[in-house]
Order: sequence, then structure tokens, then C-alpha cells
Amino acid sequence: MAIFLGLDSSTQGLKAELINTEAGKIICSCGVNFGNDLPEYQCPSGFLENSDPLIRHADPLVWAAALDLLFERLAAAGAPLAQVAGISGSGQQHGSVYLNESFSAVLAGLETEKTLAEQLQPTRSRNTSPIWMDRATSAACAELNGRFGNRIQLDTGSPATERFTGPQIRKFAEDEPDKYQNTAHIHLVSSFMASLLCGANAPIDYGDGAGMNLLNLKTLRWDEEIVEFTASGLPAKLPPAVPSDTIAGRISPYFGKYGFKPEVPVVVWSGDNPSSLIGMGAAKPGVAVISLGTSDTFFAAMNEFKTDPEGFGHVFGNPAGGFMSLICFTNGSLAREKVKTECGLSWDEFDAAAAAAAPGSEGNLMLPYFAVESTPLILRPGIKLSGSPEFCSGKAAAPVKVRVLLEAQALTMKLHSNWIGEKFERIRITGGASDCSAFRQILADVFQSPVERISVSDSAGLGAALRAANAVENIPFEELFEKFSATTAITPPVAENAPGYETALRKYAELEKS
Ligand code: XUL
Repeated sequence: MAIFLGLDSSTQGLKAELINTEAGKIICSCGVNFGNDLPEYQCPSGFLENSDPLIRHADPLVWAAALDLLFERLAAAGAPLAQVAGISGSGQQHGSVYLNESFSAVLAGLETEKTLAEQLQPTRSRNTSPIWMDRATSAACAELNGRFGNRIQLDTGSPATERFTGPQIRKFAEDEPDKYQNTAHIHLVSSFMASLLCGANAPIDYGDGAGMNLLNLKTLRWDEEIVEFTASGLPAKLPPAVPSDTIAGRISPYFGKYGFKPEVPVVVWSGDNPSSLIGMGAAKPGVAVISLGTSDTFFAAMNEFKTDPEGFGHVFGNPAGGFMSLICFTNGSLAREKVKTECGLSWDEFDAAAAAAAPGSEGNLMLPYFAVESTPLILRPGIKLSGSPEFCSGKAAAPVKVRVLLEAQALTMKLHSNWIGEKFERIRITGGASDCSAFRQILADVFQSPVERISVSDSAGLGAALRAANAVENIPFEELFEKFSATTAITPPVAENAPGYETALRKYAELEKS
């Protein structure tokens, strides 16, 4: 039987999607939430609380503990783990795990009667892991950009970027040289989790590796000069970088206790966005994906390797081959949540309110920087309003407030994705806020492309399962997309709304520049 397991190690939890490729069905979904299920690790929202909004670290042991708990739950639910023919996974991007010399031996000898977290505890050379929400590396970024100028973006796909792993490693090596010296292996969340499954150090795939400012996307090798400048001795601490369909190893005997058969192939993990590109069935250029989550992301397979002249967009490896663009907007669901709460609305009322106001929100605009923002880079949050005196004094009716926010989120996506230089035939949408029909219409109108929903709730986990099936059994992605990523609803664009949104886009761009 063709059963594959996809795991999704995201910011706030770990999820599993078990698929049957013959039936074309997800046969079991299960999840662990770090805050609710593992409160002892003190990462209620996926990170350790810190009064400095630029510092966002997690305890990497929570990810290991979640793996045990998830498998325990799957086994208890009767999931057919003994029939799993291949496993892969997706990890929140950019986060890094620092391990000492003992890591390899501990992995090789994992004892079934102990937990993963217990055994890994002494293998950390740094107790915490900076995650993608961390922005404390501006000095390291300035040093890297200063040393390499434009080359860092032209070769690694992104200018030195605060949340990326290279600048994070540089800051660690500068701030805590002893602990850095004591570090034998540096993993991404994805390769760390894959290492646990294999019981050996796993490689990093091109998809997630491109989010480090260390991988030369022209040669698909670690860029020796950049890596060595980032931190002395770093080349020896990085796992190899490999194509996304590489078999990283075989499942560790440790996981036999949950019912897995021996020798199940573990396919190299990837980042959540590259995996989601696959789960959304968007592996070929012409289809863009908008993922509305903690952060909103806009991504698409690329026709050719090119970089964003403004420096906000990124280029990652496409797990199906070639490259993908990605732009990350930090003020996603957090901003929607804030406006919803301020207006005292339920989510249904929020949707109805957005639909009740006219397109263009009576000429009002907002820069929605409720928290630090990646695109454009805003390290000191703040909201800026422009339009009628009533709106600017915060007295507008709820429908206007809601619609202005959603239009701002759509306009910033359009503005900062223009560098990709493509008219997308279709946009596929996922994530919690994709339930909001008014938001889907706004996105369709702003981009003048049909917006499609697919029947998948965890596209990163599904993408990981599809990658496992493709790598282990050579099932073509197109065949898998037809079965698993079919469109369930289409929102066509309204052509009459196009001119109004073109004007709004120009005004939004001016406001952003100001
Ligand atoms: C992408 C990014 C986030 C994380 C967490 O660059 O920072 O999307 O991958 O989801």
C-alpha cells in the first residue's frame, strides 16, 4: 500500500499528514501545539517570551518533544504507521539549532526507553534557537552586505536579511565565541528534525538552504567565501546541501516503538514555504500562492533566476526543480486579529464588514505595521493612516476599518511582488484567512487574477508527504497534484475594479515611501 507521511514543524506546532497515494486521500491528520500540549517548554506562541521585540528564540527541545508526542498520538489513534513507505517534512524557515560533538553519537544510539528531549538535552551547544521572527542581527547584516555588496543578493538570492541563518550564526559567533567554538553542527529546523528521524546528521535541501544567505544558487554549493566570512570555521559545521528529492537516510530504530517498520526512507526535509509550493500544486511558473498565516507569504515557481532590486523578496530552491520567489509580510493574521478585536467583531462579522464597504474604502489607506515588518523592513512598528479626517482620527465605521486593512495587505503584496515580472494566470490561496470571501475578492481584484481555493488545510505538511511519495516511488508531481491539490472554489476578478486599485496602488506606494 502506498502510504506516505508528511510532517510540518511550524512556528506554533508540529502536524502530520498521512496520505494514501493510490486512493488520492489524506487518511489521517494530527497535531501537537507547543503552547497547549508542551507548556513546560515555555514557548506558548512558539518562542520564549522576551521583552525585546527583536529577540525571538525557541527551545529546540520542544520540537523534539513534539515529535514523540505526535507519534504517540498517531499510534494511539490507530494510524497505519507500520505501512508508511516514506517520510519527509517541512520546517519553519531560517531557525537554527546548535549542537556539540556528542550529537552524532547520541543520535546513533537513541534509547527507546528514554524520550528524545531527555537524550538531546546535553547535545546542545546553545540552549536556544533563534527563529524566523528574530530581527536582532542588523549589525551582522550590515557587516555582510558591507563586505560582499550586491554579490550576496545576486548569488544567495537575498541581501543579508535579519531573520536569515547566516547573519544569525555570525551574531552568535561574535557574541558567544566559546559556545560557537563548542558547536560541531549547525542545523536548520528542517535538517534538525530530519536528523532525529534518521538517527544521523541529515543534509539541508536547496529549498530551505537558500534561506540562509550561505548557499550560492548559481553553483548550488555553500559559498565558501561568504560562509567563512560569516563565521570562522563555519564550513565544517554545516551539513551538505542537496537536491530536495535526496533520501537523507533510513528511520532510526528508536521510532520502532511507535510501530514504524525498520529501514523506512526519510527524504530530506525542506522549508515550510518550498513544501507549501508543492502542497498547493504550484510547482510550475504562472501560478502564485498566497498563504495567509501568522505571517502572510506570497510565492511562486520562477521562470528564471532573478532577484528583487528592492531587496525584500527572496529566491529559494523549488523542491520540484529550479527556483521560487518568496516575499514575507510579517503583519498577517496578527494585524487582522488586532482590527477584528478593536472593532469587536467575530470572524464572520469581520468578513461581512469587509464586504459591506465599497472597493477602495472611500479613498482611505493604512500602513499596517502593528509589529516589526519584513517587507518593507520596519524595525519600529507603528500604524500610519491616510484619507478622510474621520478615518485618520480612528472614528471610521468598522466596515471601512476592516476593508482598509485587507486592501493594504493586498496592495503591499501586489507592490512588492512586481519584481517577479509575471502576470499570474491564477493565484492559489491557503491559510486561516482564506476563509474570508471578501478578502479573496479583494486579492482577485487587486491582482486581476482568479483566486482559487484548494481543499487542503496544511499545505506544508501535505507538500512534505507528496515530496516523500515523489522521491521514494517516483510518482510524478503532476499526478499527485491532480489527486491532492484540486481547486474547490474560484473567485474571478471584477474588471471594473481594476482602475480604482491601480490608483490605490500608486497612492499606497507613495505613502509607504513617505
Ligand atoms: C519565510 C519566513 C516565514 C517562515 C515561517 O522567509 O520567514 O514564512 O518560514 O513560516
